Amino acid sequence: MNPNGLVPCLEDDGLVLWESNTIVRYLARRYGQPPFTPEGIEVWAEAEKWMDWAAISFAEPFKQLFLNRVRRPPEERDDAAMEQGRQVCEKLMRIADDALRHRPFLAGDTLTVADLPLGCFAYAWLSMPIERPDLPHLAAWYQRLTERPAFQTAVMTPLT
Ligand SMILES: N[C@@H](CCC(=O)N[C@@H](CS)C(=O)NCC(=O)O)C(=O)O
Repeated sequence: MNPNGLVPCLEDDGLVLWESNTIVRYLARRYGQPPFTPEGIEVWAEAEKWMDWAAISFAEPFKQLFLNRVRRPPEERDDAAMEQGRQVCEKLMRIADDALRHRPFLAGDTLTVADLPLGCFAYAWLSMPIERPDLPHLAAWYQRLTERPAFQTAVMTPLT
């Protein structure tokens, strides 16, 4: 169903969607409720900023880190690409940590669609055996996510 041959891909009542953040936005608008789906143009923009940032800035260095630290067999790993990915992810996570200094969730006081893409990356980033800085605000935000049964079931699956 996805001409790119990638997951995720959603079919919902005849509608076929790919691109993970598009799927998140669709599910939120179709089935979600405030405050999970933010009310107001400004809050939506704030939420989408973090979603786009996760997909555009975070995904590629994370992929290099993940492939070369977890997914590939040791003999096929590229240590330099892994280290470069690790350093960029660290720099970006510091930005998220700073944003969470004065707010419990990325777009404000409540969990919204903003938190889902980075939340998925954060689970893997925090679970990998890598060097990481101490980021207390990010850690507190992540702790809040892990208290949610849906996050435990859908996101906290074994890394492979
Ligand atoms: N920009 C796409 C990226 C999709 C993507 O790269 N999917 C990966 C998994 S995260 C995939 O299907 N890789 C092939 C595989 O794992 O076999 C999205 O956000 O949906």
